[in-house]
Amino acid sequence: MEYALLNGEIIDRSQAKVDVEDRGYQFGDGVYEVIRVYNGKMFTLTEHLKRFADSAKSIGISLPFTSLRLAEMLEELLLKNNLQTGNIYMQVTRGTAPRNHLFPTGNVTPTLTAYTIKGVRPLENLKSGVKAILTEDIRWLRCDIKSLNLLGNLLAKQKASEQGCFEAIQHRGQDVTEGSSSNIFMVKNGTVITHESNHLILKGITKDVILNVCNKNNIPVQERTFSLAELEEAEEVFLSSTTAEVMPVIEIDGKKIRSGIPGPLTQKLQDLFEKEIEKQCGALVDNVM
Ligand code: DCS
Repeated sequence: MEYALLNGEIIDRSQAKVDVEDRGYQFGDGVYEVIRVYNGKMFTLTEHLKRFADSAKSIGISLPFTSLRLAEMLEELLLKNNLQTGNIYMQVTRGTAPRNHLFPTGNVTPTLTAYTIKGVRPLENLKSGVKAILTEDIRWLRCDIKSLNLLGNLLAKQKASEQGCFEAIQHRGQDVTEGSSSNIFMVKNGTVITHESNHLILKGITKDVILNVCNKNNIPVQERTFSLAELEEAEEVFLSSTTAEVMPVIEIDGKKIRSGIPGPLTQKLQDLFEKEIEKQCGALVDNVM
């Protein structure tokens, strides 16, 4: 049997149901996290729990559990579902109340759910790199909140997929922001450059791990806005996310990045990133679910 977490209880996943008037369902009124699991262990769990609490707080949802209690429940869920390699998806909504744009008053408790998804590491793509398209960033101006409202992201990702690409790199006018479900990095004169963490992008946890390993290994980094013109001239391009890790981009809008193979600095960062995973989750030997 598969299990899911619903409001503090781990139950049969097929019984984990929410009401048609749940505000997450009706308004996308909630926030979420995706946590990677390697060797049955959650990677950067503390950081994900903190971002979850911060996102919830920023829209005025108070989490019904402490981070410590949530960590315990996720651990139990992992064990029950016997997940080795995959993801935990967790979300909280403002709860169930008669449909009204205004926040419900009174005793409405948030709906918190989590479940597990088996999934191996994308080793092929990590090795060969992926293609991307460029698309205007049409999302709202609080992309720092990991909100359930993902329509802008979905439209961008779908467009990429329809063009045989893995990701859509979004830009606001001439300024590159981030992928539809990833952060974007470019290398210029040996310096790793990525958008500063502000309201226009999600502060990726993978991004932070990468910036930390750069600092520890004397790889120069800049967190700043860069333009489409700079991206076009980039020596290397990669994207980062919980599921995609450090993913080389080898082609954008049909144009190859330099020789069209993953760059050396990207590969070095992949190695350093794997070491960070191994520190927390143990050796990455078998890619089993
Ligand atoms: N930017 C956006 C818009 C994202 O959706 C994500 C991750 C990131 C950046 C990278 O953040 P992390 O490094 O913290 O993962 N999106 C998650 C998702 O929806 N699926 O997988 C990861």
